[in-house]
Amino acid sequence: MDLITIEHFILERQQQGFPSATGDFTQLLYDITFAAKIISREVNKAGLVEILGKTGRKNIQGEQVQKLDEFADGVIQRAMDHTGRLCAMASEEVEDVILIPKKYKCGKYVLLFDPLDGSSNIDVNVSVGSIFSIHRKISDKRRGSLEDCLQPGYKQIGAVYVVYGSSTMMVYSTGDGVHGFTLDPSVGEFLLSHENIKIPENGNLYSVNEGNYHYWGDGARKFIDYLKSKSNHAGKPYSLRYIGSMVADLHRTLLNGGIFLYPLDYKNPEQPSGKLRLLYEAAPMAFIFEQAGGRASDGYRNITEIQPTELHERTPLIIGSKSDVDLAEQFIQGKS
Ligand code: AHM
Ligand code: MG
Repeated sequence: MDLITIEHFILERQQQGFPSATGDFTQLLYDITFAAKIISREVNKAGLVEILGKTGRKNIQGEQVQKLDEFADGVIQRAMDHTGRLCAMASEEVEDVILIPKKYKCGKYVLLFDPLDGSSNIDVNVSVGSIFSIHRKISDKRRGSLEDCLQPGYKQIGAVYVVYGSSTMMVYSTGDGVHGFTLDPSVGEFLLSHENIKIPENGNLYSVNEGNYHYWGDGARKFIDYLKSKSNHAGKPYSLRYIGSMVADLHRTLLNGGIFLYPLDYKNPEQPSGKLRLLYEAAPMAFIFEQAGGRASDGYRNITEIQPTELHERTPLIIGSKSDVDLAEQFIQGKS
């Protein structure tokens, strides 16, 4: 097998597809790769922080130890803000749009990200991930604005996730298939390991927080009951896998097929909602799954078609193999 670095792969793909491009987008993808390597390094030594820190939240140099999700957020912002490629950013960790400081050049892209998804899992050594969504600037404001961030998922020009698991993997799509790279930490390079990923047409795994069963609507409950029954379309019950870290659950779903759900729930009956965030969790994952031949829905419409109205809005998410998501929609809409 050839040894192909992510830098080489991205550059070659961009040159083939967009020979007259300025290279800014390619550079932006490298910048994400760079931030991911730093976050990966910190995640890998997460368990050592307390040992090395000795005094509570202080590290060996006596500096305050930051929570890893805040650290990841800071790394991404600092790797991006001065590059001249972005006009704005939005992060799960930050309430408002992050504008590029005046001292730096403003670029033509927008980056929305969840710096460390599933971070509550770090304390128990379970995989976590980062998610990135890239849009073009659309507003005529010189330095970018909320309008640039509130774009539907189908307008993304790129989406990336990184899973910090037993190894660190980066998976991305720029609308030309889905490609996966594994980090070789000894040389600090992401190497091509999964070219042109296609999700299986259907699967035999479902992934959901079933503890919320009684908070769901009838359709979601009936769908899960159906998947578990011996007389479903597969003729045997689906198996359950739930890590509770979306990037890791979706990485498995992408490679093995099946379905992941975080459905609408009625925990707050006055305001039923999904948990996951549209702009930097659901939409980039939906973009990648569609590119791999899968689907993502909120139960009624494709996630990538939803017009966002708020930066941190939540959505129900049903994502995975196409036929499994089609079937879930039938149940949720009361047609099965
Ligand atoms: P976070 O953004 O606060 O980390 O929450 C998102 C995480 C996802 O990774 C995961 O799919 C979900 O929350 C798990 O939620 P629950 O614990 O309700 O099953
Ligand atoms: Mg998150």
